[in-house]
Amino acid sequence: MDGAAVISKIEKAWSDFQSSYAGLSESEMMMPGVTGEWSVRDILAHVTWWEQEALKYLPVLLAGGKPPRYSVMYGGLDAFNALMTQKMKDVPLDKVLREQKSTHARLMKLLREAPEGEFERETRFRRRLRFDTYHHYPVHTAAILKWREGRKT
Ligand code: NI
Repeated sequence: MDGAAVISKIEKAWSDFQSSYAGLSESEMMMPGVTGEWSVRDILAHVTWWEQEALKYLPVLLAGGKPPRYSVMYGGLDAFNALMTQKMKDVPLDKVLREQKSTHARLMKLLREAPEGEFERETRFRRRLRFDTYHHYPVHTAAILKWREGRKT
């Protein structure tokens, strides 16, 4: 795989993710219970905070450094997600959407500028990127689609 192939995988998964909530009204976006207590808005915020984490730590990996472990910093991924859920719970939908857009654009810019060698092998950079993008979005795409399907009946 080269950089262009990785970027195109991300773009495809991103567009599927966006399609999963397309056409929902603002109040539907705010309904709890899509995934656990989470609404679509909460899921969008969650996917964005993981892109923000990628933006924070991919440059560390590019510089040959080692990002700190979530287990050490927060007591694990679930604890970090819980902390962020709490932090983001009152952020209005339009702000979540704006942040989503700017974060994703910043991430794609970082990828377009990253050295080609990072994409050709299973580097720590590529692995981290995958976890926060095209292996992450589809989980939430599927959950939103399933929720929408269940509401039709
Ligand atoms: Ni997730």
